[in-house]
Formats: sequence, C-alpha cells, structure tokens
Amino acid sequence: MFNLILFGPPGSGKGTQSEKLVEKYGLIHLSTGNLLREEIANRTPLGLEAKNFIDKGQLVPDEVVIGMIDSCLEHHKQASGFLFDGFPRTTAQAQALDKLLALKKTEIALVLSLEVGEEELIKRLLNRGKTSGRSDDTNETVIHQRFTVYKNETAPIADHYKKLKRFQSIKGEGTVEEIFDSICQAIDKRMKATAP
Ligand code: B4P
Repeated sequence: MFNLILFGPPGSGKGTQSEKLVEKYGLIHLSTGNLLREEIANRTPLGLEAKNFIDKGQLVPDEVVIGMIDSCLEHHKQASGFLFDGFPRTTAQAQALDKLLALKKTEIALVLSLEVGEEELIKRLLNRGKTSGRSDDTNETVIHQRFTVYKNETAPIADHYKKLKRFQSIKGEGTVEEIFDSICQAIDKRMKATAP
C-alpha cells in the first residue's frame, strides 16, 4: 500500500492536485473537506453541525472527522493506497490516523507540503469564492481565521512526519502542471525506495 498525505494551508492546491494524482496513481482520494460538504449538501445532522464550524473558519471536532475517515477506510479494504487531502489537521487526528493504519498493517509513506505565500492564498480563495458559493471562501475575516487555525493547530503536526523522515516541501506557486510534475517526481522517488 502507498499512503500519501497532501499537506498545506487553505488554498494551497491540495484539492486541485489530488484530483490529478488519484487519476495517475489509482489511489483512493479521502478529502475531509469534500466529505463534510457532501454532508452539508444532504442536510444530515452531521452536516448541520459541521456547517457551524466551517462558516466560522474553525475546524470541525476531531471525533467527527476521525469517524468519517475510519468508515471510509473500512469501505475500501482492497485499496492499493490512499491520498489524504486536508486530513490530518490536528495532533489528535494524526495520532488517530497512525493507529487506524497500523491496524491495517500499513503506514504513511510520504507527506508532501505545498508551500504558498499568504497573499497568493487569499487571492486564490477569494477568487474561488466568487464561483463556488463556498461560504468560507467569500469573507476575508473567515479566511484569516482559517490561516490562524492552520498555524496554531495544523502546521505543528509537520514535526511528527519530519521526525519519521517522511516529510517533503513542494513549491506550491506556479502553474498547476508545474506543481503536479514536482509532486509526481517526489512520489515516484519514494515509490522506488519503498518497492519490495
Ligand atoms: P478543505 O476543503 O480541506 O479546504 P481548503 O484547505 O480550503 O482547500 P484546498 O487547499 O484543497 O483548495 P485548493 O488549494 O485546491 O477544508 C474546508 C473546511 O472544512 C476547513 O476550513 C474546516 O472547517 C473543514 N475541515 C476539512 N477537513 C477537516 C479536518 N480534517 N478537521 C477539521 N475540519 C476540517 O484550491 C484553492 C483555489 O486555488 C481553487 O480555486 C483552485 O482552482 C486554485 N488553485 C489551485 N492551484 C492553483 C495554482 N497553481 N495557481 C493558481 N490557482 C490555483
């Protein structure tokens, strides 16, 4: 199994690159953001709870997202690998993911962190907000709140993967294709190194 985490601040290109990566490598795409937005669109109790947090630029409680990931892993027992997009976002989520993967006798092979400056991030998110209707992308105060949450709660978990020597930074500014090429090079190198 080859399990990859795409890491980076809101708007860094995780979702954009994930779509191309799952097509090329045949991994199962697990985006907690997409899963939560589906729950919201279907007006489920979980979705209604999540919307309150997302609209304010806050993280949805750990137990909710960990439960979602757990059931997705159960649904895809035969997968050749997973691409985690936007998960884990807290230390508790990273620890839970390690445990869930250990139960499956597998682990994270690589964490790729998309590095993008804040000015560019704001531009991208506001731009997406114009067409997507995403409530968390239209208000600049909410966008700044998401960056604060990222710095305080998400960025620190990079250290966990750096210690394991599974962490690599990728320049996340440039064209989508240029960034995709850099990501593919990093994945191919790691796949070769972990091949039986
Ligand atoms: P996510 O859906 O994960 O949202 P995101 O981080 O904003 O998206 P992403 O980074 O994938 O967007 P992309 O850059 O591809 O989360 C939304 C919310 O859900 C969170 O704030 C939180 O409340 C909740 N949530 C999700 N996961 C959670 C978890 N694990 N725990 C708790 N809460 C959780 O795209 C951005 C824009 O940039 C797009 O318009 C794209 O077209 C553009 N773009 C991409 N690459 C570009 C490039 N190279 N050049 C120019 N534009 C580019």
